[in-house]
Amino acid sequence: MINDKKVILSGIQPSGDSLTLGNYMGALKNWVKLQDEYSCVYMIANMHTITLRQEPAKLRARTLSLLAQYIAAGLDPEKNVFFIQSQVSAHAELAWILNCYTQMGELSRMTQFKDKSQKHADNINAGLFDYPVLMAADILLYQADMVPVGKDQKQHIELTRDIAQRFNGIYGDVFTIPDPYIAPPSAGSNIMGLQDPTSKMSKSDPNPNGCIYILDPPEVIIRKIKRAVTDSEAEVAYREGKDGVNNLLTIYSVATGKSIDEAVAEFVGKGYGDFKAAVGEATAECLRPIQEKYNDLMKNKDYLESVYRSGGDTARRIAGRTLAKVQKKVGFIL
Ligand code: ATP
Ligand code: LTN
Repeated sequence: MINDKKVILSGIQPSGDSLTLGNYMGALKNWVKLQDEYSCVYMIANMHTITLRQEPAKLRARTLSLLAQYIAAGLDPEKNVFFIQSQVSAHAELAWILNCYTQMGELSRMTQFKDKSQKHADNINAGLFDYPVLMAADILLYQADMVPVGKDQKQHIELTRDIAQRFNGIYGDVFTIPDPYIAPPSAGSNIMGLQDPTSKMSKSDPNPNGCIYILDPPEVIIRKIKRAVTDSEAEVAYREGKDGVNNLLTIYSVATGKSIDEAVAEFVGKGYGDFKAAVGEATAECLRPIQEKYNDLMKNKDYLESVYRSGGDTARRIAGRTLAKVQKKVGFIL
């Protein structure tokens, strides 16, 4: 509890030039809904990002840009704590301790590790393998009750719970056991690629037409949706086997706030051309205010710096308390 409210922690990696529509609909948009009811702490997970090789200047620029995207998407710096993971050294320190309470076998079962080590076979470093333990430290340091993420992160949160329960089993009630908070797929927790609607939309998709970036200009968004893969049935309906159309209906529904049924009703008797044009327009319209706010924020770097500096101070204070408790429990002299 912080100020009598339950605690939420989440984070996104500054690993691309901009967030995708998947990141926005699956994660960020839901965070905005939670900011009044919970004490929310959101980090920029830059320590996770260096598990794949990064250009330092780009990583720096993307970190600040991601903070601006958080705020532009509707998260209020007065209501939420924002910080950059590397500002708080307790993350690395707790991760080391938790490493000693995590089994190699548990880490080798993680789907994201298997995927990423296949995609980056030339750089399967220990950090990539250990990534979920750092993520557990991120969550447990803030005694988070809930972690809002997209569906792909569920396995990491289950591991966090296992590590926390194991630690509490030995030392008493040290950590709050966090619950994942994952919206249903129809609400956008699993937005699929536009060119391959059977795999998730991802920042690192090599095909730029597969992915909508939230900072893409309107004409680019409209064009990418026009080219999205559908099927040969020419019927706008939401059912199994229509992955491409289901995905576009989900995007339309989240972008407009209409239910899937309402969306389907709107396109009865219409062809895919009209349907895609409407989805493109609605998506561009939904992202327009975010882009405007983002452009304004990026003109004021001093303001962005003041946000993460003050967030970093708060985060260090909360995380420091948990770390000190853990260090005492395991027998470290400080
Ligand atoms: P990368 O391609 O670099 O692995 P990513 O696009 O998968 O990145 P992350 O930074 O790993 O994005 O994820 C940030 C948040 O967005 C997480 O909560 C994740 O679950 C969510 N998310 C990512 N992709 C999608 C998607 N296609 N649909 C819904 N949520 C998503
Ligand atoms: N692993 C996440 C990013 C992330 C995170 C976290 C999410 C790092 N630490 C703590 C929630 C809580 C990802 O790649 N999407």
